[in-house]
This record gives sequence, C-alpha cells and structure tokens, in this order.
Amino acid sequence: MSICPFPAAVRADRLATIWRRRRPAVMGIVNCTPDSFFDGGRFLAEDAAVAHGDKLVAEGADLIDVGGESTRPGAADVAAEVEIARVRPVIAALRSRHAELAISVDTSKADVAGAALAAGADLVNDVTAASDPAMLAVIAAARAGIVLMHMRGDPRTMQRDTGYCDVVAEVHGALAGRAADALAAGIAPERIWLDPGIGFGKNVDGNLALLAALPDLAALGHPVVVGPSRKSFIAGITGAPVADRIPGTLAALLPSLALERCVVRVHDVAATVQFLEVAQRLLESRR
Ligand code: PMM
Repeated sequence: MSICPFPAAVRADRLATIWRRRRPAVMGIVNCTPDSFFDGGRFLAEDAAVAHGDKLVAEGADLIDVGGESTRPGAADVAAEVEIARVRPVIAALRSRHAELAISVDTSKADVAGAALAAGADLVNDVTAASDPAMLAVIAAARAGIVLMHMRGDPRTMQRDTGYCDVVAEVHGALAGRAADALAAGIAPERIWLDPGIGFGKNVDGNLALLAALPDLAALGHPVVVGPSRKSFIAGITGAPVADRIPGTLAALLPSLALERCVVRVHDVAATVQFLEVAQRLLESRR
C-alpha cells in the first residue's frame, strides 16, 4: 500500500492534461507573500489565497502556482518553516476543492517542495533551477515535475549585472545543463520544463531576445514556461506602471503561440485566456 495520499499516476495524469489545449496552457499566480512586486500582501491570508485560486480556476487557469517567498529584486530570504506555513494549507485546500487541477509550488527549497508535494502539489517551480542539492532527488522520488528557471545570482543581486555576450546562448546553454542533471537524477523528460527567467538578471533587450528565441528553447525537447506578467521590462519599453501592464504582458506572450508545449505564467488569467484563444484561432485561420 502506498503511504502517499497523491499517487504518482494521478499526478502524471494531471500534468498531462495541461497539454489538452491547442494553445499555450495558462498558469495562474497565487502569491501568499507580503512583498511580491504586484500582488504582495493581497493573498497572505489563507482564505484570500484559496478564494483567489478558485477565481483563477473559474477564469480558465490550467495550473495554479502557489508561492510563499517573493523573488522580486532585493527580496529577503524566508525560512523554510515560514514558507511551508504559508503554502501548505493553501495547496491542501485547493487540492481538496479541485481534484483534477494541476498545482505547482514556487519554491527553491527541497523541504518546502517535499511538504507541498505531500499536500497535493504536482510540480515544483524553482526559480533557481534546482540549486538546492536535495531538490532533484525529491522530485524524482515523488515522480513530480520541475520547472527549471534561469536566474543569474539571486534576487538580491540579479539586477546588478545584466550584461551578456550572447544572452540567448548563455541562458539556453545553462538550462540545457540543468535539464541534463535532472534527467540524470531520474526525472522523465516531459516532467522537466524550462523557463528563460524573464526579468531575472536581464535587461530590456535581453528579455526581448529571450522571448523571441522561445522556439529555440523548445527545440531542446522539453516543455517551456515563460513569465513576463506585468514585469518591469514592459515599463522599460512603454513607461506603464505595474497596474497598467496587461496589454504589454499579452504582447509578450505572442512568441509562445508558436510552441507545441508551452505554459504562460500570469497574474491576469481571464485576459490571458481571451487573448490566447483569439490569437490561436487567428493563426489557424491563415493555415
Ligand atoms: N517570475 C516570478 C516568480 N516566479 N517562476 C517562473 N517559472 N517564471 C517566472 O518568470 C517567475 C517565477 C516573479 O513574479 P511574481 O513575483 O509576480 O510571482
């Protein structure tokens, strides 16, 4: 008898359903943090976070990403116990309310990942590409998925140096290396998802180059995740304050439409679903 209340086969099914659409899948963000750059403090209370998750599901989210530590530039570290106390009840509540929903936990700590998987999460969204030495083993043992995101340095230091010789080659090369490590740890290729880390140690041109090169990232053979939602490169181009960046976010999602297996991580699910549905139909009408 398995002691895990969430068997690997059920988890695999939930992750597989992500790809049922003809357009990119939508990951809705629930930040249970006091200090995230857009929604910090709004969903710190458990009931507010769960209600927000319910709302994003009703708007058409294919996955919900629950985070308990801000990754904004300059953000302070959070102890694992604090992070677990923030995310575990929210994940458990969302799991009991939405049996079929794929849920990810946004963490870079293996202990938090383990607690979140035991509470019903399917996927670990790791902005440090599994820098915790125990992370890949935790994922492999649970037969869960992992998002390996590229970041230079850590949130405290990442915007100090945003220069690269060739940002696309460097980021894709680093992710290919981490994907190889994840494969070697026993994680199946379809459960290793790659994210170029928009806004994490990149300038405006670097972010744009990485967005435009998403098809090259997908050519590494893994699903791709991209998270431009309301980020400051949109202000770098347009001057728009964070409250007014939905149009810029949607424009940044255009390259994702060319990919077969892509997840877009966004705050605004309803607007994103509408954009992707119409854009996809438009593209198909030309074929
Ligand atoms: N961005 C943030 C947090 N987590 N995870 C992935 N995979 N990709 C991202 O681009 C990403 C992330 C920062 O945004 P938030 O503070 O609003 O969650």
